[in-house]
Amino acid sequence: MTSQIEHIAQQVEKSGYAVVPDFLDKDRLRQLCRELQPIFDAVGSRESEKFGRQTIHTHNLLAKTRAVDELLLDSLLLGLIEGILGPDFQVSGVAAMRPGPGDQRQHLHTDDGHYPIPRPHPPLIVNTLIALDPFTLKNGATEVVPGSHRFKERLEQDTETVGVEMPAGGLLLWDGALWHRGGGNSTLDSYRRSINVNFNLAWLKQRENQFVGVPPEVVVAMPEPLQALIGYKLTNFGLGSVDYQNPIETVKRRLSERAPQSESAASVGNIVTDHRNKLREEIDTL
Ligand SMILES: O=C(O)CCC(=O)C(=O)O
Repeated sequence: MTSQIEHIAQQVEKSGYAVVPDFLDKDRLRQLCRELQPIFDAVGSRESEKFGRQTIHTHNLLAKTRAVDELLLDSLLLGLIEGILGPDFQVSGVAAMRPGPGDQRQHLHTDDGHYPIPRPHPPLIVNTLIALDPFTLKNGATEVVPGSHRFKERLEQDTETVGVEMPAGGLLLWDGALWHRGGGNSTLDSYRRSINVNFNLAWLKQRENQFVGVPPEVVVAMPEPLQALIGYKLTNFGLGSVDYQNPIETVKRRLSERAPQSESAASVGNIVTDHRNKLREEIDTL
């Protein structure tokens, strides 16, 4: 473990969160902003009586873009997650988040309530936000309750929080047990774009079902470490196997078995098109 990873892991253990302000260099930041622009353009908000105007996140990002594949395999990112969760972790969900002008803050919550394990407990989840815009108190910087990952009790919504400001390119990591919320955006014209990568222990169910969410054709074209990161691996002596094997083998086999069928589907399509063209020619000659 490098001293940077050790230091950040210790901060997360102590306070429940940490920031790496210079995680992305300028070129990677610019490239991610450019490639994710169509995704962010499609982000909207919704009104709810209870919570007011809330930003809507774009989930299942790996089915929608290849722009974040390399980012997910970043050695510092993975080193940090390993430093906190240990070696056997996986991606639990990948999303694009962009609170916009007028979006209100989220309710205070933790991310690991899916797992009915008494608190406090060792980390089950590390959640991350990679900032594509500066996070400021005005545009919706994440708000956290430092140290609350160790609290046993539920927190009231009016509990005092700290806004985590960071520059564009910064990385925020937090233990999934930490009480936090996305802040409100009180600006008139600033968006707070970020990529959210949620990791959990590989023997837990993922927040987003990667096996169904990411189409098989996309999965087989991914580099092996990314396949493993989204769950195509065997964990704890065979957990997640199909016929004793890594499930990626089943996906590959099924795709290869499907190929002749799609060829026959294509030939049916050709017959229909030929027939239609012939009819058109006959009509033209009438
Ligand atoms: O956007 C943020 O700052 C945090 C988002 C979050 O906590 C969530 O959506 O669960």
